Amino acid sequence: MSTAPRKFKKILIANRGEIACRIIWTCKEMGIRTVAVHSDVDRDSLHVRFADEAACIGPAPSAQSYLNIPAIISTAEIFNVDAIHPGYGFLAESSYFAEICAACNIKFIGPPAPIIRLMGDKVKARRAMAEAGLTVLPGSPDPVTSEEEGLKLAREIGFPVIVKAAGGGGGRGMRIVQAPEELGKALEAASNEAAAAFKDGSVYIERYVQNPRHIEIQVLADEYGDCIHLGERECSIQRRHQKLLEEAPSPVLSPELRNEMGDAAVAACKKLGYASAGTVEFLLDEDNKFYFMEMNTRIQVEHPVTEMVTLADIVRNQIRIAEGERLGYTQDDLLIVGHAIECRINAENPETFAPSPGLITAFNLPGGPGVRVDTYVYAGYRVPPFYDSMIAKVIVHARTRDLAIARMKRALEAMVIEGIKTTIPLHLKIMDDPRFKAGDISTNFMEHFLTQNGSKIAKNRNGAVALAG
Ligand code: MV4
Repeated sequence: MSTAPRKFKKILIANRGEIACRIIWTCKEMGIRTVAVHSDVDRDSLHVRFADEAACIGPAPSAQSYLNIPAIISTAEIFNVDAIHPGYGFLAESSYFAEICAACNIKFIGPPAPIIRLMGDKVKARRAMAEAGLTVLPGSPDPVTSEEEGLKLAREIGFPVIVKAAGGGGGRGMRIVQAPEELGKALEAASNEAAAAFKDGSVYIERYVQNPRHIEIQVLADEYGDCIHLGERECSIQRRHQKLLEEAPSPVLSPELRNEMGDAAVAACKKLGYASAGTVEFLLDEDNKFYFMEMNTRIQVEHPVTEMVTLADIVRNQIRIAEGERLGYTQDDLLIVGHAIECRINAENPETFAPSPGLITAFNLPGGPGVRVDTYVYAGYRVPPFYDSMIAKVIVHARTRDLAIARMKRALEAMVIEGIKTTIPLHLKIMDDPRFKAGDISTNFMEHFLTQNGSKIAKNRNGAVALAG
């Protein structure tokens, strides 16, 4: 075990958008120099201006820029950086990229490559987490290779079951199966979708939980086996597996259940030798039973709600841990104060969710007590059509959930983004929704909400979305 901590003088941020800015802000506070990389069309993004140095790594398509490992590694070499922060998306969960960084003597700011690889395979992750003590739903310990095998398993588990892709996550290659006669088709469809999306057609089966809540535990672990959790985030409000808003703490967790979920996540991470920030995702059923779903080995979009209620800087902790420092706090140091909500502001039509890139002609950010905005755009900026549509996150913090909702409303009302369409009006409606206000939310919330609000979007039987009418 090395005793002299690594100290980073310069970090390359292998990402774009608000998360690249977010990482640079913390680096500045830590006195660490930053190198931004950007595509041709991202020259005018704020992450390029905020960084001490910047390099263009390729044309607009991310396969040739933000996923271009040779371009990123050679930039890191030329600018002589000590470490690379991958942000989320792009190369953040590429065990291959993490290995390349190590081979080039550049510290990858994230967990060890073997753990990234393990968690990327949802079948292996499920098995490893079950062995590490987490409860998983009844299901297959290995990928299902035939309809007969699947049927036998599904009958043991009991219907409904869900077919999931081993390479998956994000809902692709997923099918809910209500009855035995549907299983064959579902296995084939899920496998084909998975093969196309992840180059791996392996699928597995689990008992299906109706109306679950998506609750995830933020963990921090150092390289010496210490691990703590920072409480949970409630992420049930999503549409087609894209989260729209998140909050911390969850309006439904008792302190006892929070401790139980947190302690279970921490114990499992310790057993696996996890290091860095990470998120253990759980499904919470209507009887308050929780089941391991997936582990994310990266910083997440919704990390700010945890930062607000704990006063932790998760990026700072990722960097300190990667430097080889000890965590330095114990679980008893964790304090959760008040309530935080994050609304993702996307450049999208708020009724159809169609992308709405283009020139921002007017822009005003909300401020005042308890308001944080993470963004990379400004008045006069042209949102490019090549990347995901999230252009800002509005995060509020207040004493109680009711006060946080009132604060979010006034922040969104003060926010001006003209020239493109955004999801601000949708969030304003959610803030007024009686079920949302009551904390009565599950993963089905948005479907009900959009139907009730006369959305032009209707969901067809396959879960695909079509314009009604
Ligand atoms: C489930 C489930 C119910 N039962 N697994 C969706 C994406 C992927 N991460 C796993 N997902 C689900 N897995 C079992 N056994 C319901 C979902 C699910 C979901 C989970 C979290 C947030 C939103 C969701 C929306 C639909 C389905």
